[in-house]
Amino acid sequence: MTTDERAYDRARRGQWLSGTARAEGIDRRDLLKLLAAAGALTAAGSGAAHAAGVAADEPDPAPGIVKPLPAERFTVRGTNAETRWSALRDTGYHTAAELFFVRNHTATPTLDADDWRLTLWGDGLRGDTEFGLDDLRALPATERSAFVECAGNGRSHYTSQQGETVSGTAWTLGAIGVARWRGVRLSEVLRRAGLRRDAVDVMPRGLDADFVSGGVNLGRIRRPLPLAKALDDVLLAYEMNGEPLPPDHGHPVRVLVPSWVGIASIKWVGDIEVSRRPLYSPWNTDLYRLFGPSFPPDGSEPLTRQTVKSAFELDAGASFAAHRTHRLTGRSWSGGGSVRHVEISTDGGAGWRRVRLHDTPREGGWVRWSAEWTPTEPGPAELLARATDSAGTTQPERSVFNEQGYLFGAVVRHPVTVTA
Ligand SMILES: Nc1nc2c(c(=O)[nH]1)N[C@H]1C(S)=C(S)[C@@H](COP(=O)(O)O)O[C@H]1N2
Ligand SMILES: [Mo]
Repeated sequence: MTTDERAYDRARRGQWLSGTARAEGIDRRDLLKLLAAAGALTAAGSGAAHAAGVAADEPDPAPGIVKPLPAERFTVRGTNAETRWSALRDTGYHTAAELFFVRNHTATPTLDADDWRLTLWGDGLRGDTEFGLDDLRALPATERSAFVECAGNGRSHYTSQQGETVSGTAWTLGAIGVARWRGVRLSEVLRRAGLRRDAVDVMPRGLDADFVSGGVNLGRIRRPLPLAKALDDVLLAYEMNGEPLPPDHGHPVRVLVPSWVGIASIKWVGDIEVSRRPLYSPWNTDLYRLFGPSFPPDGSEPLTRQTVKSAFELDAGASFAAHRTHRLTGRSWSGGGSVRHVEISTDGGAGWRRVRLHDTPREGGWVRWSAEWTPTEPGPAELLARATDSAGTTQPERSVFNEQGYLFGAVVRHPVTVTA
């Protein structure tokens, strides 16, 4: 985290505590009650269903997702689709669009690239400006690999490993993908739009429908970004893995905020407010902060970077024949820097050994790894993987509980069966 980011968070926290950060008139506790009443408390139930192998066989398409969601690739969770880690085995570094998880608050909109306009407005600019897709394509292009990962990725493990009840989509570890994004730097567009020196926040907003939850209309999906991040490495992306963005991932243009929680990477962006004062929306006040006994009564600072995580490219409950040598594969990543090393345990956490990394670790990406395993004892077993990143952070045994189950970073105990 840069010093700028920290100073910014402190300043904004002051605002939050002084009461200016209420999400447009909706009290946080009322909102949380409404979300719970609307049935958002789902992690416990679906976690159990997944462990029993029920969710994985679900043939239902997710309402509002355009691309096919075959059961061998995706687990559908409400309006969202989680990538199955077994489907990533033997695929390349980048996640194909057909395999990339989808997190939709409502539904994928059908937008025509020819009619699409991006409006930049607000008192942080010298005037309003509009860009069409051709205008953006005419500006210098940048390409980079980066993950998009939901802040709630791994959420169901708060329940399955720690016995804690949390609200939100009951993801296992498949709410992440890494793609090669091409687009124009947001900093370039802001400068051309006449950025004022005293601007502090930018707030991109999606063109998908208003998000209504528990009878409360929270408006269109929007989340402020500090200018320090906006001017650093944020892209307005129009290509994913060398193709125009597919409908479910933001066609024609999405924001791409490397290393940060997925909600920052607004899809189907239609306008960006640029402001001389800190901006607020439900997505940086009531949502995407940490609430619970370990946090201040009004929550943590707004979430920014992701935690360190590791996953095996296996389904829960996968079988391995005893006395044979198997190649275990997986991936690790961190929002706090590049992955330094990864260890696995095949005896429930008693012994650990380092695995072989197959990619040069890069910030904002993941690293593929493999190790051999020759099990001897038939019966249930647990596979564990833990990564350490360049900031020196190692995945812990437990994650700190928070009501909405964000930022699960603990070592996941992956259940498998050894057969005779
Ligand atoms: N407009 C819009 N942008 C959005 C969302 C959304 O529902 N609408 N979901 C966000 C969340 S919570 C995540 S995790 C990522 C998911 O990106 P993906 O669906 O391309 O994987 O998009 C973010 N951007
Ligand atoms: Mo998300």
